[in-house]
Amino acid sequence: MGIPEKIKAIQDEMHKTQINKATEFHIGLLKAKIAKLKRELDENTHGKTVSTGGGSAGFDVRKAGDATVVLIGFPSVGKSTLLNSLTNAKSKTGAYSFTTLTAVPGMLDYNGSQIQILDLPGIIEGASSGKGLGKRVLSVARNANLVLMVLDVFQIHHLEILKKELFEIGVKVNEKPPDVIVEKTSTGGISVNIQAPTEVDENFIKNVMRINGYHNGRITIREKGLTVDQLIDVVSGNRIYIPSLVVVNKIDLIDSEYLKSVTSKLNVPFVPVSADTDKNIELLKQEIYNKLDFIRIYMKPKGKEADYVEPLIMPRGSTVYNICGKIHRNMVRDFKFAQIWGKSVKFAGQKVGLDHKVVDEDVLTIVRRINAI
Ligand SMILES: Nc1nc2c(ncn2[C@@H]2O[C@H](COP(=O)(O)OP(=O)(O)O)[C@@H](O)[C@H]2O)c(=O)[nH]1
Ligand SMILES: [Mg+2]
Repeated sequence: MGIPEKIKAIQDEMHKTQINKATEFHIGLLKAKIAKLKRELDENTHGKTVSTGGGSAGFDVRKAGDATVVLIGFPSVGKSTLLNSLTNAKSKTGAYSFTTLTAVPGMLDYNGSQIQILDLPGIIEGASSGKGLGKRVLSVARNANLVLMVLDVFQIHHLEILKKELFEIGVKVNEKPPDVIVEKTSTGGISVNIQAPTEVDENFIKNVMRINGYHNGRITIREKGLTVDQLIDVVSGNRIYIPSLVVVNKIDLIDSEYLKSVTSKLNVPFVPVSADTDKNIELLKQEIYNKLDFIRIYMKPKGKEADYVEPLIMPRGSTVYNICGKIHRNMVRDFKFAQIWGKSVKFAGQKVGLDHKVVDEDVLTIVRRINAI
């Protein structure tokens, strides 16, 4: 039996099983099996490229700047027009569907950060199962730091379809990953360490681990109220979590009454814009910047003044290790210690190691083993 047939057989079994307290874990295991088979199927069809977004599965775009943002939406909602108004790019726009056939990059300079924005071909319902260029578009989204879901003000029902298509290829928008740590060990079987109340029982957790190929391993659950689905997502490792913004375009065509009805129907925060007339484009830039949650780090060469003009831009939560990696590939190897002046330390000039977390506006000196910089 091939993988698609196996998936079908399990789905049939799930269909026949009544959902209640007694069958909850049985269904959970079937779900876990499907998750694993789907991952195998993706790896078979696309090699590793589906998860990396590179090669034949994605589009040939090089990541650049401090972060990458992708525009996801149906054809003709105004993605290309939006890219052109946010950046210096000139992406082809048109009144007919599928004007954009590849990924078109643009760069947005904002608050000292460089944000790469990618205009992509439109996706439609069924994109995740291969309709149009959908699968390639969605695999680029997997690698972004932020997804902009672009809607036409007259077609806001698209939002649910976009979310569903992203979900199908393993992207969850706006959710934080559950606080669960899965580690492989070489011996000792599977050990389960539950540190927060959850209804998922230990035996079930062990079974999900086994289905996913863990014969020895340790799982630590710190997420309160962890659900069966979340557990399967984490252990199967094929779900990623990306922040997103909903953008509603073409508001030049509506009045304030209509905007009110859009607000109540959508029932999620969104940024109303007009890419054509540049309305709220500055606001959108600010929202993108805020959502990316950058922090600024001022580098201070040893014994010299800090550079307050061109801070290093890093995602929040970065460590000294991450900064070393951004500066130079040998920096981690040569690292001796770092010194910090700022809110992340108790006193000015405190010495810290590679795993120290920096915060916004820290001043940082890195001292190398051989030559100090
Ligand atoms: N009225 C209005 N039309 C827009 C706006 N943005 C885009 N359009 C038009 O919508 C059509 C599709 O735009 P395009 O950017 O090519 O959409 P894409 O397929 O999502 O890239 C073009 O005719 C645009 O001129 C807008 O803010 N207001
Ligand atoms: Mg386009």
